[in-house]
Formats: sequence, structure tokens, C-alpha cells
Amino acid sequence: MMESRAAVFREIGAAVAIERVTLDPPGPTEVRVRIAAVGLCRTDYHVMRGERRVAMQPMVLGHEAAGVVEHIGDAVSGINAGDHVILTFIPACGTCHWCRQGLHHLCAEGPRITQGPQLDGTYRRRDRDGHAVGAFCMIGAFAERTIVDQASAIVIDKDIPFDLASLVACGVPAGVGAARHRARVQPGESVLVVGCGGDGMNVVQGARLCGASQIIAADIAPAKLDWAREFGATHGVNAQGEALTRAVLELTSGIGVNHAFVCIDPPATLLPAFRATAKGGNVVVTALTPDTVTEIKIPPLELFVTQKAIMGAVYGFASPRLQIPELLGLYRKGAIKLRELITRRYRLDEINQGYADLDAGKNLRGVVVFDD
Ligand code: CXF
Ligand code: ZN
Repeated sequence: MMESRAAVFREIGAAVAIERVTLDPPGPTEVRVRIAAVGLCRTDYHVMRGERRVAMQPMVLGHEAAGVVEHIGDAVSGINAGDHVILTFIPACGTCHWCRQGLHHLCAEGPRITQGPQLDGTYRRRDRDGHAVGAFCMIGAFAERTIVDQASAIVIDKDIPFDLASLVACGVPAGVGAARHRARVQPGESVLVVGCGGDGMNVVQGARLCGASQIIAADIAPAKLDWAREFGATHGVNAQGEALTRAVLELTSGIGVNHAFVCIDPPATLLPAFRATAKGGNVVVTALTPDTVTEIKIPPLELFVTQKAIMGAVYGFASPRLQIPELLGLYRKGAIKLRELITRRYRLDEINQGYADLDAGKNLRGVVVFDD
């Protein structure tokens, strides 16, 4: 048994408070990880604000993390104490229909990641009153230490700094993968990225990696458009709604882009992005929608006659187990940027400030870093 400081989500709309949480020893297939860095992804913020509901509170949020394995359960294989790991927000059970085909991003356990318990259905964290505390995405990384199943940990090489590695747990594969593996952008094609935050900026660099010749970044924050140019955008559009569609059609001789990526607020951006897409093109949704939004209207005749595809991409539509080591290799070769994604580093007790900065549009990515 040991203690860990953790940012605990107890009440929708309230600041998360740093508490001491008791950690039980890892189960047979689990590992205890000392978190070194965890990114402030917007998904956790949606949960804090009640826009996406999780099944229980209290819960430790945080799912974009890297750290060091301190202790392993008896039945763990392929992970050792001292290993550096990236944690994956969808576990790879290894035995379901999807995992058997290497499609770990579609693992049958995925729908359980907002429930709170560990992969085995029990809890490893307790608060000072002895109540069970959940772990978002079976990770709960807004904490000094966490316990995860081996299905949620990927061993990485030790040369990658933890703050950079943490981003490769969510935002980088989500965005880069959406371009490479979902839309399969080809050299010379045109791309529109709506919403240039953490995911969108990685779609921009993914499209550049794929050799897209026109990458149109769209955002209502001018600073994000400037950043997008550094990541490979060839054009910036500060517009939304019909004005966004018009601006993109103007830049593409009235044809539209081959691939549009909806990286923020799908209820507001999907139709404008769809209409800015060329006939036969792809519209890829990488963003969460609030629980209260249950449908988005696309005129069916328009969908039919324009022969466009609307698709979803979680984890960049590729296995984190296969994709993450590959992305680290691309970083090492200088083919993708990681350091430039980090706007600011925070201590764990500054986490609410970090999210306020994200909400104010100041951060591409804030990262909580821990001293050793
Ligand atoms: C999300 C995807 C939807 C479920 C929770 C985790 N991923 C990352 O931000
Ligand atoms: Zn995330």
C-alpha cells in the first residue's frame, strides 16, 4: 500500500483538488507507474465541466501520460521495473475480435474507459474516507503514481524526454493518425483542418508528413493560425460557418478540399467542413461532442449526390501499440515536431490554471511535469 497525491474530480464544474489517495498494490497483470508528465488534453476538461459524463465520482482524470514503471504484478510479461512507458487511453485486452487483428484502437474494452474501475473491474485507489476512487481511461494520470493493467502500458525507448513522450499518448497519434491512417492523405492532395488545438495541429503536421500540397488551417484564434503555419499549414482561414465554407472554396477554385478534418465542436463545424470538401472526398471527425448533442444534420441527398465519406477517428484510427513507437521514430528523424506542441509546463497543483489557460486559447498543449 502506498500514497499518491492526485487531482481528484468530485464535482462537475468545480476545480479539481489535490488529495492524498491510497494506492493498493498492483494486481497480477498490473504495473505501478510513477508519472513523469501528463498532458492537459481537452477531453478531461469536458469531463470536469460535465459536457461528457463519466460513470462515477470521485475519479482521477488524466490520460495523456508517460512515466517510469516502479513495480510489476506476478503475471506481467514484457514490462519491467525501470522501463519507461507511455499509457494508452484504450487498453489492448489482446484477446477480443479487434485486438486479435492488431486493431487495438477498437478493443472491445474501449467502451468501459469512462466507468472508473481498473480493467479487471475492481478499484486500486481509495480516498481518506476509504471510498473507492475511479481512474479515467483506466489510467488516472493526474497523480504522482498510478496503477494500470499491462494492457494500458507501452514500453518506449529511454531517450525520449517524458514531457514530449506524454503527448504521444493522445494528441499526436489522434491527429497525425487521422491524416495518415483514416483519410490516408496522398502527396499533392488538399486538406482542411477545422480547429487548430492539440488534435488539429497534429492533423496539420500529419498532412504535411503525407505530402499534402495545400493545408488550410481554420480557427477563430489568430495565434493558432500562426502556429499552424509553423506545423505546415499553407493557408490560414479565420472564419466559421458559411464564411468558412466560402473561404475554402475560394482557395480551391470552387472544388473543395480532398480531406476535411473536424477537430473542434462538430455540431457547429461538421456541415461547413462537409460543404468545403470536394465531391468524393473525406470528412474526418476527431473531436468529442457534448452528451447533450445527439444528432448532427447533414442533408442526405447532398451526402448521396456528392459521394463524400464522413468518418470517425479515435486514436488516429490505428493501434496505439503499433503507432506510438513509429511516431517516436518519426520524431527522432525530425519528421514530426513534439517540443513545439508544448506551450507551458505546470506543477500538479497548478492543474486548474492549466485548464483555464487552455480554455482561454493560450495553450496548444499544457503539460504537468513532476520532479523526480
Ligand atoms: C478520448 C476519446 C473518447 C473517450 C475518452 C478518451 N480520447 C482522448 O482524448
Ligand atoms: Zn486526450
